[in-house]
Amino acid sequence: MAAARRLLGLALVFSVCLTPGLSVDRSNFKTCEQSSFCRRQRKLEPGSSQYRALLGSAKLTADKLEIQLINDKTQVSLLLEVFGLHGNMTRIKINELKPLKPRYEVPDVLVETPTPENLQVTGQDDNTLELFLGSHEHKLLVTGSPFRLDILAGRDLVLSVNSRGLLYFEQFRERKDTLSAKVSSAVGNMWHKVKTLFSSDSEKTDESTGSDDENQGEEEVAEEKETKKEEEDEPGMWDETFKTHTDSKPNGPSSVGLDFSLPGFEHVYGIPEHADNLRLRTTENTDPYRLYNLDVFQYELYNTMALYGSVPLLLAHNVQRTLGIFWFNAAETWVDISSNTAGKTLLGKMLQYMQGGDETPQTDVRWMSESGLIDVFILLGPSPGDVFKQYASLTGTQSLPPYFSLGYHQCRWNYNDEEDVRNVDAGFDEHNIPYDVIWLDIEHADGKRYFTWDPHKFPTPKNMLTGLKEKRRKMVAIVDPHIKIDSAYRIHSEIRSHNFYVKTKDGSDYEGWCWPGSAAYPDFTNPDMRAWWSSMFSYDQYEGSMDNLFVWNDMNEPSVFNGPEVTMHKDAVHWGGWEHREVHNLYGLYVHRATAEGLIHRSGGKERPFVLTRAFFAGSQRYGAVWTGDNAAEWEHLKISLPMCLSLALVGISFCGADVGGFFKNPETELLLRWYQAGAYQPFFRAHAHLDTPRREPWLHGEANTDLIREALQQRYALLPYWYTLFYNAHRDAEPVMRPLWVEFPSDVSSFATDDQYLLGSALLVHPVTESNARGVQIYFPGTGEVWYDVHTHQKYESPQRFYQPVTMSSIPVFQRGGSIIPRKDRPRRNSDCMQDDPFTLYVALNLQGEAQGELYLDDGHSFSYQQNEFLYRKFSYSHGKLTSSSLDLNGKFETPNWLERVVIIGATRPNSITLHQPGGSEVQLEFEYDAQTSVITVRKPGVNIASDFTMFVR
Ligand code: NBV
Repeated sequence: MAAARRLLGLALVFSVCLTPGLSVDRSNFKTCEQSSFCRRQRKLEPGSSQYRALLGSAKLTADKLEIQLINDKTQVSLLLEVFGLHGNMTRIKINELKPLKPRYEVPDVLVETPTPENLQVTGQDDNTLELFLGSHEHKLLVTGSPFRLDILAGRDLVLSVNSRGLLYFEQFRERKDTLSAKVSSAVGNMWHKVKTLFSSDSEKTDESTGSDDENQGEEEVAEEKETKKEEEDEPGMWDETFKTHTDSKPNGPSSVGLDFSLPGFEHVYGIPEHADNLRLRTTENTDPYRLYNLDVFQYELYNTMALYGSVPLLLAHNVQRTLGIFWFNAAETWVDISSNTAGKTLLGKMLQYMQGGDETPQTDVRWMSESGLIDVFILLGPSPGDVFKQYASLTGTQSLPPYFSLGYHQCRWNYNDEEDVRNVDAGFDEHNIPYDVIWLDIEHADGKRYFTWDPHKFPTPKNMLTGLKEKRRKMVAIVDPHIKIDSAYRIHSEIRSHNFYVKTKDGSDYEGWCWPGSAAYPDFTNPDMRAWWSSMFSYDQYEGSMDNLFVWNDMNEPSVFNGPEVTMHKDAVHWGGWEHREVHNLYGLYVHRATAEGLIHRSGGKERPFVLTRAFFAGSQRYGAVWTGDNAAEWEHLKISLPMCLSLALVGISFCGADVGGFFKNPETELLLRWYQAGAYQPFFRAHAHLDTPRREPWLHGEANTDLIREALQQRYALLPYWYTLFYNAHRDAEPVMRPLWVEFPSDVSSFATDDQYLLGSALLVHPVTESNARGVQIYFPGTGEVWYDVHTHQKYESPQRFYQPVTMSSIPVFQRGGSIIPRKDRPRRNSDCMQDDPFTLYVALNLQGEAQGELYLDDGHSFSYQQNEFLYRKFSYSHGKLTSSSLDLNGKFETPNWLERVVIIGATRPNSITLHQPGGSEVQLEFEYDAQTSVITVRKPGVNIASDFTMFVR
């Protein structure tokens, strides 16, 4: 009976689930044409800007330049602020000069107020103002009429703003036809008075002590304002209907938009999340890329539709430089990309060049957001690493994951009961397959009441968790943000009694339909709500939980089955009176944050959390891992997992993975195997499957295939020390773990669009097999004067080179870069924790100069004590037959029993002797073997503790 009810419920909720074949129902989601602000903005075509900068109004203070802008058509005045920021960045803000009410400014995403740098005016004429931006590397030119900004590096024009005249700003205005207009105008006036009263001294001084020129500017503005004209109303401005939903738009139209031109750039990346290639496409003949966190059922590939998460950071790269545009706005956003070289073949471009066409290649980017401010950070690089650091200085770096979370995760919707969990867990041991974490999906909770356990299926969660703990394994349980409306459910009644739910426009609790049936949505934008939510993860609150239980946040776009576009109504109201429209793309980040903080809190601040999220925004990297949602068991989905995670890595979110095997549908065995092999080399490594799919644990596919899966998993586990070191570098220095080739080889033009292979750190080149029936893969070895070694055969390849590598079902094409040293733990165990005390092997791959370098980061793997210097950060370097181990950070102190059991030197000539020398000790002779065929020396048992300094002489 209960099962029948469930089925009926599912059918009602997601009748679309039942349609055969996998393709998104596009009619559920808006096109740009159907999103009224996108339609309005796109109607404005490139041309001369309607805006003029009143240069006479310019005010230069220590850290910013302020200038008034005026729209010559509507006479509306805006205020432009330009900040020079420390570290080669600049911030451009445009707001209404005198808005009727405040516009939303994204809170909680920036890690700190960016450090300003002095701006300095260096020249001026009637129509131009010239300044140095902070350090004297970059100049800013402000052109008065038509208004535009140009940033120059030396004599090179790097970026222009509004050069295509697409600055768009819908000022708050009064609704013409209703009484509320008068009320809102009265409120507006009052707000201005209050603002003037409370404005800071510096603001007041600015207003009262302008120079003659400035006063003149103000007069000019005042005069022009009198003739201010209202823009004509258009359908969709004051309310907007999509399917059966009407957005009441109490504030009317308030969208903003701006264009950026990037001369010299043909390659742009970023702005995830889209199921598309790494290199962004031009959108002249399609919809713009959309950034609006949505639960897109059965998403399709290679298009610009929105998905679960949004990071409004775009990167541009060419041989000379990399730069970033961070559009700091959390409302629905569309991004148009155009290029003057799009569609031209290389030959076409060459012909144009030879015929004297001097058109510089250029990419143009246009951002359009439904509300908020224009607030944009320009990250001026110039190297890819500089851009990553600049962005991280604003939004933080990837949190350092607990070590276990880099192991393999076994998930499905659902492991049915405690016995099922026990059996699956035992299956791994029986088949000698390593794994770290088993996951429970929504069916584990009592009627989808998160923080509870189904009393029949999971009556003794602590016993279950203890069983896992004895094997040094963990569990992850799902906690979604939709809360069942049920007065007997404590979580619901407490949220209601605290008045923590999101409200409708009429002030009642916002209710929607989701997995538990009728559900309400905690307002995670409210800090008190977040603190309360965090406290729910304490062991005494979350009954049945233990310290080896971690969390998964799904459906946090938020997903509302009966809402517009399967999400929350835009006119729902959040803390502080802000509409959902303003905060939409932030909701998922806040859920993730409150959950991660809850796990930290339950341990008294000692333990690092692990939380997986589906929805995300800029800054989500600080709270844990992200996955690419509900993919399908199709080869193309396996393929797209690479660019999807690479795009996330470029915007700071390194801890990314895709459901191994594919969520929907049933993978053929070959696809499943290839997916394990690819997943073993992606940062977050979890197999997952839909409720309706047949079971697919690794040992269910015949012995030979089980062996292949085991082999892929063992490769993953052996490399965990390297993965962990890469994550430390991501955490410390904002280096992406998984990186596109161009990040390491910024002048290798032929790699700029590559996304079927990538680098892990700087040392491993991975080209997974993603085609069915593959006989081989086409590998590109990037760079010049580099060598690469096949990690399995040690075969050497020089770059640049394209090479066809034949493959068998056991092949995972991975190459170690000559010049690198990689630490590994080669003894197979049943999970990462069991490997804790195991010895290391160093893989030293020599470059053409016979040199190599590498790092190892080590700590307790789970706590925050690394922040109290309890860690080891070692450097290994090999040069002229001498391998040395030294500390990379003398502050780090960590005792470990780990020792060095082997050193493998690849690309070496036969030595006569190998000796080891430690400070204060004598030289010890070491045993070794040399394989002349592969040019590999294997040094046996150096035996030194990994924490100690040593020198090994290979003579
Ligand atoms: O909680 C059930 C699933 C989950 O397994 C999946 O990973 C999520 O992305 N969830 C979506 C809801 C239903 C999907 C049809």
